[in-house]
Amino acid sequence: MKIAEIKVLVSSPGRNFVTLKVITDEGVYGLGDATVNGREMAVAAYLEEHVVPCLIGRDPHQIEDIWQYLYKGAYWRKGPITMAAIAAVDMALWDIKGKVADLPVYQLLGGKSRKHITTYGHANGETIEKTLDHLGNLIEKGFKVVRLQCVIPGLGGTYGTLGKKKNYEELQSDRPLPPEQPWSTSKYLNFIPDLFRQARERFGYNIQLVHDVHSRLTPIESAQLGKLLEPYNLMFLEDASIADNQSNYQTIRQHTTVPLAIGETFNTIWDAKELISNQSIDYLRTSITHAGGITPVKKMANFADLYNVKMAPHGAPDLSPICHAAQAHFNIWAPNFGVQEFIGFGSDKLNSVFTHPLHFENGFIYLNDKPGLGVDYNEETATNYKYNRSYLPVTRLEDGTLWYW
Ligand code: EZ4
Ligand code: CO
Repeated sequence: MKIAEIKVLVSSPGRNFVTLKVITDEGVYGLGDATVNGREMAVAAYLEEHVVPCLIGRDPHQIEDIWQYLYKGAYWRKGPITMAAIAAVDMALWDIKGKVADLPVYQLLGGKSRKHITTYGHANGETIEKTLDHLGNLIEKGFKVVRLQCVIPGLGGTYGTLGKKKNYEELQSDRPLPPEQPWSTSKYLNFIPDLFRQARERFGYNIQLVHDVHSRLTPIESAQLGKLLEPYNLMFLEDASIADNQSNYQTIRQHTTVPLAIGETFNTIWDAKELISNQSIDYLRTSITHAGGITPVKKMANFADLYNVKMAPHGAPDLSPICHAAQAHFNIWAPNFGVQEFIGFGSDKLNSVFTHPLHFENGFIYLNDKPGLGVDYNEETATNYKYNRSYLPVTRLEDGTLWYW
């Protein structure tokens, strides 16, 4: 069996996605997700110009060798663009192997370790009351874990809230250039503990809660927040600080028992090696699309397991249903799976382009037994939804200083 043709497909069914289709000489094909939010065309060009020509004629069954060829074989290793491109190839090859074997990918990884996949949903709002109403709705729908994000008074448009938009898929549209949002660490730190205090007063402790700081605090500020949130028993605090210095998390750890999660922007194990081996984190949030595919993330999970670190893959709507399916196969296998971020596949446009093997009920994802990843991409429908240049926002402190979004 040989790789005969590879298509790089960019479409925008509600938001931009980059999809790779690897077609074999026997007609079997595999799909991969290569979406990097706000940098989509960079990955598309990397694939088209630098990866696709090297793969034509190769044996698609040699997943490990092809991965090593694209990673180790490239002198300019790592980075989000490179690793998303490699990830798409890797996902597509696992998809092909599963279809040829007539087995779902989770069977090739080692089989099921659990019945279903626990997810965390997003509750957000303009005020604490509205955020908690949203939490109440999600509890009624059966969610077991929910992330709470609320507009900080005086800082309209705070991360994780929707502004005038109805849902996350819409967050990309009408953005000719990056929007700018204000940030104040003191306003945030003085407000967030109240959100969680009121959540516990209203809903008790029978629901697990998460909060995403989105890397806006320094390590000592994260430690301060962690201590303030300790009474409210969070499942974890997400992206408390950036970890360019991996020792940042030791600083946080020395001061608070709040469990820590990080990793959605990580590209390789090297971004997390000390975080894991020093046991300064509890959940690794690396996604299959942004860290090179199923092949390396499986190794990361095994490494993390040695240090009691669980996997909690990034699951924002800017990962395509192909990534969500790949992560479902991975999650149902991973012995050290923790929780999956998931808010559903909302829009009809999205569902007209992608079909997937996931069934979502009671806050759990169930996976059917279709061979491979079980996803498909309707190329014809996708042509109705043209790529639409779009950016993530940037953040400035109130005096104008650029800060982490
Ligand atoms: O901001 O995926 O936990 N989820 C997140 C996401 C990220 C986006 C960036 O493209 O932090 O909402
Ligand atoms: Co996050």
